[in-house]
Amino acid sequence: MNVESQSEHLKQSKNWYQSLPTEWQNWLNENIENGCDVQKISLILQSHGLSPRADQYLFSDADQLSEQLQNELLDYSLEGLDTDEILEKIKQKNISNHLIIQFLKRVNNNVIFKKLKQVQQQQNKQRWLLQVMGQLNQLNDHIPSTIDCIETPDFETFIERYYSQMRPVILKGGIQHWPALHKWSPDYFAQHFENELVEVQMHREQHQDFEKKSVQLKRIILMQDFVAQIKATKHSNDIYLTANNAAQNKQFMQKISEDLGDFAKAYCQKEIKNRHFLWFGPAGTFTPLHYDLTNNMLAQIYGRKKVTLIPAWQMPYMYNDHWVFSQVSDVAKADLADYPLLEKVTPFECILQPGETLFIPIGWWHSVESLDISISVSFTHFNVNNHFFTEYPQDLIR
Ligand SMILES: O=C(O)CCC(=O)C(=O)O
Repeated sequence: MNVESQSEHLKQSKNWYQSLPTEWQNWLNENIENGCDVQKISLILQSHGLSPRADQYLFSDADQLSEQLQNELLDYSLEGLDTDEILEKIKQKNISNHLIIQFLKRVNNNVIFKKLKQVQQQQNKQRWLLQVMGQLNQLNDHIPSTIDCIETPDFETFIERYYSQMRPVILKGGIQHWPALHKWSPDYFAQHFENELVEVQMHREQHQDFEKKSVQLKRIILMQDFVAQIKATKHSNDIYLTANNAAQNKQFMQKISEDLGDFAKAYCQKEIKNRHFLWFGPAGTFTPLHYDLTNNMLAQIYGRKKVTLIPAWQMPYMYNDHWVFSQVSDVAKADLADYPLLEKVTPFECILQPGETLFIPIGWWHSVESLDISISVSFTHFNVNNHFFTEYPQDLIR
């Protein structure tokens, strides 16, 4: 049967069902739900003059349901709704209850679906715990509703108050001694590294999922041309040198790392000091919502950046899809009709000024927008355990 005749068939069955007196509709549903033999049901209906479409209704097959509807039914079932609740949810659709019940019975007896349901229930329990943690966290008056912005404390205080508590903070003064803060600018890079070939991300505006496509968008360009493009651009996300380009730009990064130093005193492991990442681009670059698999410092050298942060424990509302990304790239622009769970998230916004460093705790969702031409450096090598990445499910890594 082709799709049109299938839907005509479904419609006729539904019309027949709706033409029945309510007490017969209830009788029919009850018997179908109780698993009574459809042949017998058909005979009883006929003996009461309630055919001729009874058989068409009773012997339709749930395979005729559209894939979209099947997925919707599976989602409801995984959410834990029972048959009556599911029937109520889809009562507006022109589908006979019999088919829905038949479909749900079939999937509930399927061994793969049973396993899936077990896994889902496990996940629902963990989600519940995350929700409770988030609600309890909001009761704590000592946790401010904005991101703290403080003079960089000693490392122990930072660990006690922020790192170990997964609390973001803006730290002032930690990079005051970096020559980069006083030297770096677009002109400085153009003059001192004019003939350096660097890898950047390009044509980002042509691709909605530019971050997920970062490998395809890599291009090599002369530093002087890159800077010229940045300076000629008023506001654009099209071109950006990011951490994704770090491997290719290793030699360049080594050259400029002499302008960097430790963060404050005793924050970093000295032996891996060169593992910094550079972010350089025009006003308007946008890094979509994601979370990192390490604790991360984002040090602002030149220009300003707006960062939106969402607590890690709000993961269940974040529409996480591919790897560490969300279906939503910017929470401020998302349509709540499409993503209703976002109503529950509590974003924190901050503007990072040159000389300030934002501590982004592991798992915290963040998106970053450059408000000016911007140069930032990020790093992850703290003087304390930050190797949680190794325990991340390896099959989930790109
Ligand atoms: O500065 C940016 O554009 C993004 C920084 C970021 O997301 C990160 O360091 O994880």
